[in-house]
Amino acid sequence: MSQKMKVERKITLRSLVAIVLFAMIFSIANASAAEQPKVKWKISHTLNPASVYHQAALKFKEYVEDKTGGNFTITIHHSGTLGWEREVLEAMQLGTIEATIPSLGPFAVFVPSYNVFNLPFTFQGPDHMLAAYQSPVMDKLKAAASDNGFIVAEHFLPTFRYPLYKGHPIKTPGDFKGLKFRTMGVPAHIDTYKALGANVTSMAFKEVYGALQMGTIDGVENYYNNLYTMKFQEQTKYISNLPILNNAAAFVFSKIAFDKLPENYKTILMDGVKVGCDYGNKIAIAEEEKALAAMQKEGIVKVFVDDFGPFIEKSEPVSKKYLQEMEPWVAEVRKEIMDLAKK
Ligand code: EAX
Repeated sequence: MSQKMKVERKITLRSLVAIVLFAMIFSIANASAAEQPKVKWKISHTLNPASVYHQAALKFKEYVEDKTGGNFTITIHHSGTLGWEREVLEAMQLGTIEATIPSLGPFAVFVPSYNVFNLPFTFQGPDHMLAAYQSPVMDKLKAAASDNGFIVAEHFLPTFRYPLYKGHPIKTPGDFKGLKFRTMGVPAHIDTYKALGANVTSMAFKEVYGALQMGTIDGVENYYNNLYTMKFQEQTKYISNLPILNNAAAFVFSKIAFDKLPENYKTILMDGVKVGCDYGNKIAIAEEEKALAAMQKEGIVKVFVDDFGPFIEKSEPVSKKYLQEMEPWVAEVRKEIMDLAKK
């Protein structure tokens, strides 16, 4: 073989190796682009950046962006800038907003079986709530949500909605008389407060402070942390330790948006939600006591009720009515949830 031929052969070999290597690198890059396409999602919620919702959403975002090398980005829209809970849930059914953290109150307007969360005195305390949120019983509700265009990734927030108000202290159901409470406009909540003897009106959360100030309402109900971060203590006087309604939330995805994603992204999102919810649950429990103490320091008087019996008795017909109106399996779910408290 001549010297020239040897050189040519070397060159051909080298270029062949280069071509093969290039092709390999290209196909790896291509494969990972296929597995990790660029996706941009919006997540909407109605509370401010100090809220548990927001802190949980941040953990979720961090996890997803980290696991996808920044290919899946999530923008958090807080304080209802994309709309109030119902408007956002409607947009999710169309797929124009991909994710949200709704209170299960308004969520039940879209998925009526979720009213099991909106019936009075269903839950005994945070441990009971967490046991329920993480129980397989929830799969039946998640299936109902999916039929309505929502993927419920996880329920969280083991807190009650307590009444914070001015006027006179509420120690017995009769004391609700003459006081007007704002609710979220959820029929089961309205009926509960009416059954207890209160006057009820509904408005968006952002209007509550002004309405308390103007005196168009006497009270509001929510978990301590939310009441405190909204500064409602500035316009009220009393808080009763009445665990009337549950205050669960959930990470919810638009089914249209979720179904479009590759499987690996679906897994990362679900894992990210777990991280967000675990964090949210942990801080929510710790924040409750702190928020109550802070409100008391600002002059709120805690009205201590030790027997919830009369309140349960007065509001139980509301639960009966709703359970009768819903499909029979929902009453089963409520029973299973209530039984979890005994375990
Ligand atoms: O979901 O409106 C309310 O009282 C809710 O607690 C708030 O929107 C967070």
